[in-house]
Amino acid sequence: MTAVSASLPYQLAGKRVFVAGHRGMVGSALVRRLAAEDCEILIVGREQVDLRDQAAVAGWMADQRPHAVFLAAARVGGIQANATYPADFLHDNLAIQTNVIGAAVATGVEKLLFLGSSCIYPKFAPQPIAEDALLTGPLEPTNEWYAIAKIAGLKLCQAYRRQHGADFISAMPTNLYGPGDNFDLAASHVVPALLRKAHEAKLSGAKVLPLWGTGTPRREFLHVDDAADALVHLMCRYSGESHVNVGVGEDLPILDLAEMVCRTVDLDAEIVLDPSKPDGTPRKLLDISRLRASGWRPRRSLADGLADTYRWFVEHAASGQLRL
Ligand code: GFB
Repeated sequence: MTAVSASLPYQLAGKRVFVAGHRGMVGSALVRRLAAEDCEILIVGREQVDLRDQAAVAGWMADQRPHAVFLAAARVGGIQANATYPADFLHDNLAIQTNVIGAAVATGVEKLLFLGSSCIYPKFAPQPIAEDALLTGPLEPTNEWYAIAKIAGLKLCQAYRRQHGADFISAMPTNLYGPGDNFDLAASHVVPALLRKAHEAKLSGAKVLPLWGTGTPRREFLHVDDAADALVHLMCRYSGESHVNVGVGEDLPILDLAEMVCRTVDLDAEIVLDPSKPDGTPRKLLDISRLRASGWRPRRSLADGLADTYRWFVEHAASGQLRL
């Protein structure tokens, strides 16, 4: 496996950098992070170019000619949204990534980073999960549609690298959270769901916090601003066929997360389990030794990240700017 370099073989300075998915949580964090680089950031709204439309993507890319692309556009959601809309998760993600990656080859993009997800790994992969655990066992059924699309995306990058010499790489982040997250309870991931539920319980004086599943699955959480920093790090320092894991190297049971959320929101409540809801995969702690070896470290603790996300939620909920 190629190592992640400690030096800086690819420079963003002076480059036109397309952030696909700039309105999403990761895309908007990338735009914030790239402001510190001396580059021109290219973005395009869905109303102008639907990334599922091949001709529209090809035309826009041919016109804009980015040097580098962060492919952070995707249909994403929590455990319930994944299980409820399998066709949308598979189709839309295949379309978006195939169109953007194909147009990047056609227009001679120098470097592309494709963003995947830790759900690409087998449900019962040995922990922590190293990159080479890919395709060694069956997937977690609640998100296999999304996982299959993400596996196809990373394979497409590998295939263009082999056949056409394209410098396209893939990063597989663990569960992400932070400002810009989706707080719609039917579609969201666990962190925004619990922050919102705890906040609403506090406002209404309720003394319970409902928790889906058994509370025993373990998850690893990375703040989205740390994730964006790791993605820029990889864009500039990594060039290889294998995807690279991005995480913090620690996980915790969902029940412990719920207790941390109660402390963050300052809610005194009993956590009540709803075992009719799915647990999903029991554990997916990433082995991040490749990324660590290049000197990258996350900056935020989970406690600080939850506080930061909660502040963002309260401010945006008050001003009516949230997806709820
Ligand atoms: O974050 P989450 O929806 O996604 O759920 P996954 C994580 C865990 O939190 C599961 C539990 O065990 C849920 O049952 N949980 C407890 C809750 N209460 C809640 C709640 O109110 N809302 C939610 N959403 N969960 C996703 C995949 O899996 O992870 C995606 O479906 C993607 O494809 C993403 O890979 C990173 O970690 O289970």
